[in-house]
Amino acid sequence: MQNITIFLFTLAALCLYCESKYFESRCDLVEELRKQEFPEDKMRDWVCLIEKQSERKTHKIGSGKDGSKDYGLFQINDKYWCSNTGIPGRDCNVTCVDLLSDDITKAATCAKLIFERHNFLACENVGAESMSALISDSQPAYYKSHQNVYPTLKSELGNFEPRNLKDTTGPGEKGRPYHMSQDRANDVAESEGEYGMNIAASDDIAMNRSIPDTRLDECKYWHYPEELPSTSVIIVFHNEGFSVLMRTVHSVIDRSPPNILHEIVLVDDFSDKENLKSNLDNYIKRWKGKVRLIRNAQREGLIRTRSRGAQEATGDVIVFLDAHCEVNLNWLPPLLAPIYRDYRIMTVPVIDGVDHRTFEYRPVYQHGTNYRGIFEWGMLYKENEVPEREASLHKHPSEPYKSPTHAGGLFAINRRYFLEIGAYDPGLLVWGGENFELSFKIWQCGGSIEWVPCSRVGHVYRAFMPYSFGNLAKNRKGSLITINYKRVIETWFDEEHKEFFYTREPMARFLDMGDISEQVALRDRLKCKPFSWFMENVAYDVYDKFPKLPKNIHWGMVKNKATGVCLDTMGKAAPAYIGTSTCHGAGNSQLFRLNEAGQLGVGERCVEADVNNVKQAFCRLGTVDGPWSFDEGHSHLIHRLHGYCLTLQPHSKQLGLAPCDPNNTYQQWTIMHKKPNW
Ligand SMILES: [Mn+2]
Repeated sequence: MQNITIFLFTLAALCLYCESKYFESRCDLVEELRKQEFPEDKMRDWVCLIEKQSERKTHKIGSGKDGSKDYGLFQINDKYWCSNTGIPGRDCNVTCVDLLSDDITKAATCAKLIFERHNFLACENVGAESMSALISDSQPAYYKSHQNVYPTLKSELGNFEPRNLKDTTGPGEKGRPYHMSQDRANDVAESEGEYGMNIAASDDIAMNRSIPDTRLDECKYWHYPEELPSTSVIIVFHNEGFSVLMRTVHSVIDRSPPNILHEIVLVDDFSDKENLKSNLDNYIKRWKGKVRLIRNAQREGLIRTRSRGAQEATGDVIVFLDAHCEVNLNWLPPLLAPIYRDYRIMTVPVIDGVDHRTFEYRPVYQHGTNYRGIFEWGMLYKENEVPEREASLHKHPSEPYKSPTHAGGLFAINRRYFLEIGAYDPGLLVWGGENFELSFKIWQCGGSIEWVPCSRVGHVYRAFMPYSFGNLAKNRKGSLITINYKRVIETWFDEEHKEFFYTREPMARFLDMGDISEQVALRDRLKCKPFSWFMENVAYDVYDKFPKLPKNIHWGMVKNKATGVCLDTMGKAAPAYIGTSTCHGAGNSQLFRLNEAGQLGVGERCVEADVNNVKQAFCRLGTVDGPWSFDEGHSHLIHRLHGYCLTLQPHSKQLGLAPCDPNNTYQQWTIMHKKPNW
């Protein structure tokens, strides 16, 4: 903090276009200030005055004397605005010192004086220098806020819309499926095995191929603020197919405004594929430094690598993309506009699908329907059509809307804000749950998440995860992802909701989640709201699909007395028959739960039965009950609707229902669990 004096603003120079008199020196200003006393209510006048001006003012990037590129009026807290510094002779030069000190009245007084005398509306530029050193409160002034600056829908084509799109032909052009000839079946099989996607097809498709515009037509007519924040696109990869990775980069370069796209940061999480080494270094030289490549010295996992990318980036906003994406037309301005308005908004593009075999580009969602991200109590990511309570807030279906969470891979956020809220919990391992951690943190600690229908990004959904976690998974007992979920819910949930998680994932109680004291301290420091607030005000539609869970009466392996085998999902995709196999006690496919309301579940599936078979199907949305009860005296699992018992057929070894017989050991079951030896 330099030069803290009793006055709080210093006028250093004035703007060229401002007409009124200015102070010749700092002393004049001090004198002027000392003569005046402004009561509290006058401060409010000043605030109103500035807010009104900020609405009408076009904010332009100005270069501060310190070389910074901040701009505009800053909102310091709910009441106060400030602006400072710029190029003498052109910009309005005002220096804020400390609006949060006891001398706040004087600060307001000073600001009022300055703004009155220098008629901000007439200034070409309103410059400002970073005030990180000057403001120490949790409402820092270095964030540029442009309250009430919304995009506008007009009849003419939007200001960032591409003009003159060229017509191209070739494999995969216009996003059409590319079918390779039969004689290359070996190449296809090989690359699908190695990458989880058909890299041989990708190699034949142009890096800058055309793709269909999947947006609502309305999207073309939105006009966005011209001075959107500079943006770093961060792409983390590990052994990605070269052409798929580079097509991601090409699409970003080709479809982003060059003056807004500050850089692309590629972060290599310790790949070992040969063509991602010097070959990649050489390829990106064509972009003359706009595409930077940094490499981890050891495998860090997606989560830590993303946080590293955020630290190394130098744009105001960071956008995370997976390494197998193609951004669509005019994808970036709609993502940035909400952040420009309020730095605490994180934005999420709508994802289109790119087929992992043919690279066909096609929408995932039905045209014109908006979805948002929610979750079930086992922390599986789910989506739900935007509920009326949110949809009714918007005039146009193409407007951004609020969402409780997001899928994880693709989003935009103010960089400084992301780092300030702790980026990702560094205790999260590799992959999974980080989307929830960030979402809960943002919402509960004063920010929000918006999905942006006019920003579309194609994403290749792989057939499978083509690489292992290597050493990252070493020395960890139990499911890595469930450990992550446990960290997240133990930090952000309240007691009631934690119980839902442990009901749905009973083994998670035994997992060692490590130390979360720093996460809890962060939550307290940021004065975050309770999870119940989030559920009532943001994620209210979760309960419609995934109601509060009744307690488990029994959970664990379901073991047959006659044969000693256990019920098992057999790793099949639902709906499917349930089978039996040797009891292993490790949970997962053999972990069944019977709750107080009669639901017999395994994972997110429910057990359904008739006389001839026993099936697993996704539990009906919005229900948590079922037809099952357990008769401990007879060890019977009874289907109450039929009044029959779960039976293993002695000859066929198939499961079914049969009239209950107390002497039939093929109808006798124990439901039990052991504490795992983790
Ligand atoms: Mn992906």
